Amino acid sequence: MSKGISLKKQDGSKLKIGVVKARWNHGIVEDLFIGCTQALLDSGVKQKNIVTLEVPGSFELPFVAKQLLKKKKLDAVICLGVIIKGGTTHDEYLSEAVSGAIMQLGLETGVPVIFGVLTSLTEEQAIARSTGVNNHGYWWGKNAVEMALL
Ligand code: DLZ
Repeated sequence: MSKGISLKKQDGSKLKIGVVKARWNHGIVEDLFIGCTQALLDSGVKQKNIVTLEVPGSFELPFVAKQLLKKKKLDAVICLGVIIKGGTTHDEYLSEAVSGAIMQLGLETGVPVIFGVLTSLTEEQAIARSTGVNNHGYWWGKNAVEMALL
């Protein structure tokens, strides 16, 4: 599962990884989550060392990722969400706020926080990026392990 990205083979067996997922566009986020978890397991991360939490929408991802980092000793956190362009500008506000906050959280804490949020123009685009060989969730799982080991 790695179209368009070169993924490293890494040993994540000693890592503890947080995954925070949004409930908006639930089915698509779930596919990203399945890909992400598979990548973590493929990299040797133990199931018991994958800490998962759910939030209402992508806007809440950075807040809960921060709480998780405060309470658990994690090596990386992955934020999963899907923001789809609608008839208003909500997607622009959400995408900008969430991407900025996720970047800031990583820089502040020194713990890698992975931007696992699809910002798609249509639902079809989001589905194409969350399934099969193009499942970005898989890449993000691999990215988390790589960053945690750097
Ligand atoms: C309100 C909203 C809208 C319109 N669209 C999305 C979306 O496409 N993806 C997503 O993850 N969340 C969306 N939300 C919910 C917000 O992220 C947030 O949960 C609420 O505004 C409450 O803060």
